[in-house]
Amino acid sequence: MTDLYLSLGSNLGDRHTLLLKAIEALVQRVGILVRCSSFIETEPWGFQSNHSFLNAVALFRTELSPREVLATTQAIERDLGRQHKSVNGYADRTMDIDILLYGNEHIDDPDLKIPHPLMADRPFVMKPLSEIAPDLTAQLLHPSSPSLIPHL
Ligand code: PH2
Ligand code: MG
Ligand code: MG
Repeated sequence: MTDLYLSLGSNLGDRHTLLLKAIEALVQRVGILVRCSSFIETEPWGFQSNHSFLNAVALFRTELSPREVLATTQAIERDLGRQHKSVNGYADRTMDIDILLYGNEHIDDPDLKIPHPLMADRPFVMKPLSEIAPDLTAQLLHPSSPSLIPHL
């Protein structure tokens, strides 16, 4: 079983229900839900939109490989009405599920990067993450301090 941190976000439709449905589907298809942050209201980051987000971060334990997690989270996004993958910049979406961390693994493939390269820059990730993993968040924000986590 591997610790898997996921970021969830929605800024279209019934955002609260969509987040609950995403978490329910992740429990069905990805693994055991260990912790989930509160759902926080956030302003669009990195693009202009009139639709604000509801964001959350959740910790799961999974038997799936990172690639299996990616395929499954993308299928759940589609099931929850995600129209298309953002290619040129960010766009409004019913559901976005991003892999933040998968155990100690580092992956640098074109379509899959773990740890998520932008996570420490994103308040909509770091704020909910700090609720469920404060030591991890401190380490990500202050990488020069002695590491509590061997791989970071
Ligand atoms: N996701 C993005 C880009 N910008 N801003 C907020 N507030 N929340 C998000 O989930 C989000 C974003 C890319 O996936
Ligand atoms: Mg995203
Ligand atoms: Mg995404």
